[in-house]
Amino acid sequence: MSEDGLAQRAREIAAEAVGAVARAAAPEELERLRVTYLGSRSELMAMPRAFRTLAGAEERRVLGQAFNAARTAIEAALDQRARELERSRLADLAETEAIDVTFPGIEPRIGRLHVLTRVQREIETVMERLGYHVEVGPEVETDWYNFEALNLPPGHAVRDMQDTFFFTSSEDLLLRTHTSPMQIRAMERLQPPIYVIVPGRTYRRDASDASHSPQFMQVEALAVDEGLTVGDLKGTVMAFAEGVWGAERRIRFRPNFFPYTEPSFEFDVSCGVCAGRGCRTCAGTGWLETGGCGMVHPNVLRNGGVDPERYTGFAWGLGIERIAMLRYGIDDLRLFYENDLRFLEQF
Ligand code: 2NM
Repeated sequence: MSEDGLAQRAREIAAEAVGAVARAAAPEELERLRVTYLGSRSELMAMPRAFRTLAGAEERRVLGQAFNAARTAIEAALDQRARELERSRLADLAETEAIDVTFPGIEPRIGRLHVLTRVQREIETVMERLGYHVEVGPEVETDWYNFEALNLPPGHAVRDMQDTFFFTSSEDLLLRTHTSPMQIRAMERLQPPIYVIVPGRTYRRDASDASHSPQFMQVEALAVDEGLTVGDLKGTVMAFAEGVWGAERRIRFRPNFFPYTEPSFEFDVSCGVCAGRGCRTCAGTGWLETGGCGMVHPNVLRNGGVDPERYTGFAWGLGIERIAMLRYGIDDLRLFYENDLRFLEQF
């Protein structure tokens, strides 16, 4: 090809390349065009070899200029198109991934402890301040720990098939009907002085209603030491009640019967709604039945491996649901176990 022909061809290639680059829609396409027009095997890059053989310096100069102009134009076009494509990519991103900082956030759901767990822990804390420590034990128990060791004779009401969940797989296994079996275990394992509090789930074959549930929660306290008397029992129940309900509330003890304590009492707390004057909550009596207590029966101490000649003990127990119901004005125990968040989120 002649000198003029080559220069002309370089200008044509540049024009064609610049057009193609301007139409390129993606960076990968630009890279392909760079190889096509400026790659080592491209027509343009082959030109210097062709015009090196041309005779005159003047011809080489003219051709060199045309070649350089073509190459510079293509490179400039590639750079410019690359910048345009990047700008439009960023503009698209700004559009599709825009964050509206004024948009309301998604509120995370914060978990909380169940209201019964909170009341349980509060009771534990009050008793821990009195020097008691928390013991927890199995919910599946044997007849010995749940009944026999607690001086509950065969034929006692709570031993009845009506009241107890027995396992069909074993005559000896049952779901504990109270947390007292753990107190026998504590006596077996520990040496007096023993000051323990046992919270936990308990089970009885009751139909659900506003004040019954087949699964409910108890907390019981046990003290075994030398020289403990009914005075210590009453003082402890009063200190406990003051810790949970405050000093304004009064306590009264009424004689009662439990097989595992002698003497036995029920204790009432003065009504917090009417300050003891009598209202609907306390059925006009001014008192709320709260729990049971007594001096641990010598047979029970013996069954726990404690010498009743040397040591005496007292115990008290109550239902956690009832405490929570009175505290929060809840009239139906089933609400604690239905897991309706509208109820549970109030606490
Ligand atoms: C109550 C009432 C009275 C009690 C007795 C014992 C044990 F194991 F020491 F004998 N634990 N809890 C007890 C006594 C529980 O709850 C209404």
